[in-house]
Amino acid sequence: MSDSTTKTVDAVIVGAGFSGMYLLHRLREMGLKAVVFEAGTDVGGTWYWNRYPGARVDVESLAYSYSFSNDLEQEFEWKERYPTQPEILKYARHVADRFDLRKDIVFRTRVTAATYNDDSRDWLIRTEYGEAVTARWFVMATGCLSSSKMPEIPGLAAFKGATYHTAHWPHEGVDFTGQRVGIIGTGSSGVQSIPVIAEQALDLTVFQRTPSYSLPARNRKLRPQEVADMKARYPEFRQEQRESGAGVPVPIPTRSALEVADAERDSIYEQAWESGSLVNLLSSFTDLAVSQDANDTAKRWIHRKIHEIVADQAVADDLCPEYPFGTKRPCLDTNYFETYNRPNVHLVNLQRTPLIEVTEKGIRTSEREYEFDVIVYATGFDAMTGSLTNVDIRGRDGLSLRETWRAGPRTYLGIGSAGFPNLFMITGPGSPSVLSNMVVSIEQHVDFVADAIGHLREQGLATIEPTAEAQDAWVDHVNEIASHTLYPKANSWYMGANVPGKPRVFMPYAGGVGEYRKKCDEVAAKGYEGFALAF
Ligand code: N01
Repeated sequence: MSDSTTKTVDAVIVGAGFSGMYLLHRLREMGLKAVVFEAGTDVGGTWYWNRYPGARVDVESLAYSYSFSNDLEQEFEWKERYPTQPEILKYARHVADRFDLRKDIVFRTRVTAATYNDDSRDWLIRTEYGEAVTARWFVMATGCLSSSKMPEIPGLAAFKGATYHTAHWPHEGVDFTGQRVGIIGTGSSGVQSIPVIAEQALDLTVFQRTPSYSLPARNRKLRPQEVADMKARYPEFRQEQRESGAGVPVPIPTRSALEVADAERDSIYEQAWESGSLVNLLSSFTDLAVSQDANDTAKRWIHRKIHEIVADQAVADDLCPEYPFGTKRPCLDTNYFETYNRPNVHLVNLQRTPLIEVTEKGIRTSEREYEFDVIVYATGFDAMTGSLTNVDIRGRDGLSLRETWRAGPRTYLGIGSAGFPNLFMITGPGSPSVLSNMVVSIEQHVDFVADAIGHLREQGLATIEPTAEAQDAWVDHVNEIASHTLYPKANSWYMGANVPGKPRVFMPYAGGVGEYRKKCDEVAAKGYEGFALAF
């Protein structure tokens, strides 16, 4: 129930990352009063929190940026091909300043609950401080990878040294000089931070449960001419991004990996490897994502590369992944495999000697105890659903989102969920999201949501909510597409496999951003087909 002290706005947005910032801008332009709640002290979302050493994006800067403002595109000067976390945060801050966003963002404030009122057709949103706001529109712009997780091992609190999680890195940084460091986790955050920590630490021990496929980034400073060229053709490039498979334009492959001679196939993989682009490698052939035999060619080729780079062949063996290439998120690195040639770096294969516990002095595996001054947890996130179900969201008749999704997330287009009128998710489960350049997918969702709200207001309508039939059909479609791929073969966070007890469901939409956009455009053109709209 709201009371007289409850503030009322048109829209409450949770999160001031790339999604929340752009949505705030769009809604304000439409004349709506919107407020953003953000747990951090500044904008940036992912790029505010993940400040670990070596953090970079693995999409090129000129493509990993907003397209909604031509002036913004033209004025911001990216420095590197793959920008560092501080550079991306600088960009986010620039956007906040340029569009005067901060005045409508409440920082240091976590939203804890949101309840829909069927009579007033409003949401009542509560924060950790008990503050309450009512809003017609409630948007979770909370990101896909923002609910971090620690490993499920005993003794986490026992360790007497310092501990850090890559997703909650101290703003002042960490000096590893002279320190004995243990790191758990070899996903993208581990792969990026391990080479940098290794350069500083006295000794670094990497605890690896599952190895990652990783490609050298070949990062470099941007050349003035390539920046000028891109700025001259941005409208065309943005269109290509929107129509592409992953929000990164690449030539569409035409041949199976199995129909070319070994030497030619190797040379295509070599070119992709040299290009420093994950999308190039993933789209070398038509069938890497769908055929085990085709995928095995990439797997064997990458294994060979790892064996060429890593001097100790037993260590190289341990660094070679067995699951199909691309079915867990591959990484982009700078000197990752090379780092294992350093005398101060040691790899512990947890498949051979599992973690037993964290102790006062360090980490114990089934083989021995390792002593450390610092433990770094690069152990990832409760991906895609964690940040949505962490908030106690109650829809029609008190329906709990957390309970409704107990067997796996159910959405229509990854934007809304039946039973939750006027709740929108930006890049929610069931949308391309994490399988794409996030900024492209974020802009598309924000535009869809803002346009839908505009449509409802024009028509004098009060609510929008997916129909159960449209949602069921969409969930079936998402599952159907995933079932034709190799994705379900890996124990990935895409499948929820990294969180004990989480249902094993492939969460993102694997049909590509271009196809997905077409579907969303059709839905909007048909008066938001599949959504029930009401006065
Ligand atoms: O997290 P992860 P992340 N015992 O889940 C291990 C994006 N990102 O933060 O694979 C032992 O990938 C876990 O092992 P396993 C990107 O989308 C992008 O690295 O579950 N080990 C794994 O090795 C990425 O995919 C960028 O067997 C345990 C690691 O911890 C996503 O964020 C940079 C364990 C977690 O890896 C997440 O990346 C960074 C346990 N109990 C992140 N629990 C770029 O743009 C977990 N692990 C480049």
